[in-house]
Amino acid sequence: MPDTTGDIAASHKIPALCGNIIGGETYTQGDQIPVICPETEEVVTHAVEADDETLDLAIRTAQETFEQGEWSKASSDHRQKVLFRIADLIEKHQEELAWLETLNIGAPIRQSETRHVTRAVLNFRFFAEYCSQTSGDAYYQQPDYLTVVTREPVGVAALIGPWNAPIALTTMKIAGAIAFGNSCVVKPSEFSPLTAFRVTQLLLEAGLPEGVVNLVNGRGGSTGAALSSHDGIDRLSFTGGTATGRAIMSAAGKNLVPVTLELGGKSANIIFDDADYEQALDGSLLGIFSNNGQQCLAGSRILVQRSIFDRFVADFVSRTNNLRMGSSFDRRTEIGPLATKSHFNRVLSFADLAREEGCEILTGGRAADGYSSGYFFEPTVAVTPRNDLRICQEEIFGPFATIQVFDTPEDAWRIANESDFGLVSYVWTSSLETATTAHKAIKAGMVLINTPIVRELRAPFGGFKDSGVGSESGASCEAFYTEQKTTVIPMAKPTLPKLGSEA
Ligand code: TXE
Repeated sequence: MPDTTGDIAASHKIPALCGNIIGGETYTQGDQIPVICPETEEVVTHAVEADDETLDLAIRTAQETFEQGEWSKASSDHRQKVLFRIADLIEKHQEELAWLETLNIGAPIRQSETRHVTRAVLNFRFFAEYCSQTSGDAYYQQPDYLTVVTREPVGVAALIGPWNAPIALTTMKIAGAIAFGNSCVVKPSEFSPLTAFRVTQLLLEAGLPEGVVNLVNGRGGSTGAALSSHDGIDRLSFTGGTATGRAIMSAAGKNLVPVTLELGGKSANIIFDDADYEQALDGSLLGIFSNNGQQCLAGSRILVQRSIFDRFVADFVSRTNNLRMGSSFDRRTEIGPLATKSHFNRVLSFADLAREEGCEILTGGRAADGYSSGYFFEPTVAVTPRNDLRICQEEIFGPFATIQVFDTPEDAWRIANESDFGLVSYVWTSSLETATTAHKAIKAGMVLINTPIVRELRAPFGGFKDSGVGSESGASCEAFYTEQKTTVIPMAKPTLPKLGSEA
């Protein structure tokens, strides 16, 4: 049994129950959903499912808080101060939050610390700075009129988070929504409620008024569906799978609620023979095996130019076999367990599919040996003969790389684009011409040249095609979480026709 109670764990506590936090109060009535540690398979606590009545209360509280105005009408200087305090408090609790995240989803602790929680801190700092820099527009082309355009917060944002990087992705939504004065109702995944619960407590401790952020727990098909179709919400932001995204958009569409959807990916990671070979190898391994492969932006379809194909595949497999798999609570661990049992079974089923489809599994493709508990899946590399196979088209969302050969740049662009997804793409080359062509040829929301993912919060992150609707960044969130209002003021008394004045 992996040891989850080492030095880090000793000083931290698992919440006895993750209740629903509404208007600053914690509600504990309702069905309890077990929260399972993917490493020990033990139930570590429970989350309380919000039924319709609790959800209504959360939405009503968010609406009333918004109308009351303590936050929605506060100066941006004040909001900035609170957002900075939140960031500082999350940073102070970095170790605890990283530990909770690892306990809940199995991400290696170093990644929880240096990527997930660090990103949560950055999200609040970024929006603290951004919200103080916003401005409106003025038009005065019509000589007698001044037209000003201002932005107002929209009201209540429903924020539905995923289980693969809960604290990093859900805090992006919270920070983006509240920075502009909105209230929100946050629903974490039923599989990963721990950090959202703790962060909501920290938001209150940092001085965010009660009722600005309300937390509801629950399963997707019940609480999630009820939240998406509720007529009390004004915006909906979701990160998760494409099928769920479709259902959510259609539910929200009935109330004309605008949505942003950050969905799945099957991103091409293209290695040309003129690339810096070691960098490309390191970057490709990071691209597919970080966060146990459970990331939408994984470079899961690796395309390698023919002249270096055999060498690259051999080196990639050898490095994959060397990955340090083990307890995610050990700082040296590079690969931990998958987040849930059902997801483990799903990833495993792709290994069978790969064999059926005639792919060669060079390593992995099965449950890892030597663990008495935990959803440990061996890091997997499969060489695939064609791109139209399901193994190359469906998002596996695990430590599972597919590798294909290509000849010319045109082949690479064609294969990269033969996908219903279009989230990101990675290109490794030393040719400026290839790099600039890639930037134009690849249909994806983000093209990374000679680097693994770098998330610049000022730039939009969002997918083309089935990878999403809308994007997240400072400007995108400002546009999404605010309404524009145009006000027209005559600068001199306008001469009006006098209707009805003539006999
Ligand atoms: O996530 P879901 P699932 C992909 C990945 C994964 C697949 C399925 O390929 O294997 O999606 O994952 C809530 N109305 N990604 O099914 O269902 C749910 O409670 C409202 C990509 O486990 O998308 C949770 O809070 N909400 C990804 C959230 O949706 C609903 C991250 C996400 O769960 C709902 C995760 C409904 N009808 C999975 N049904 C990424 N883009 O990073 C579920 N939910």
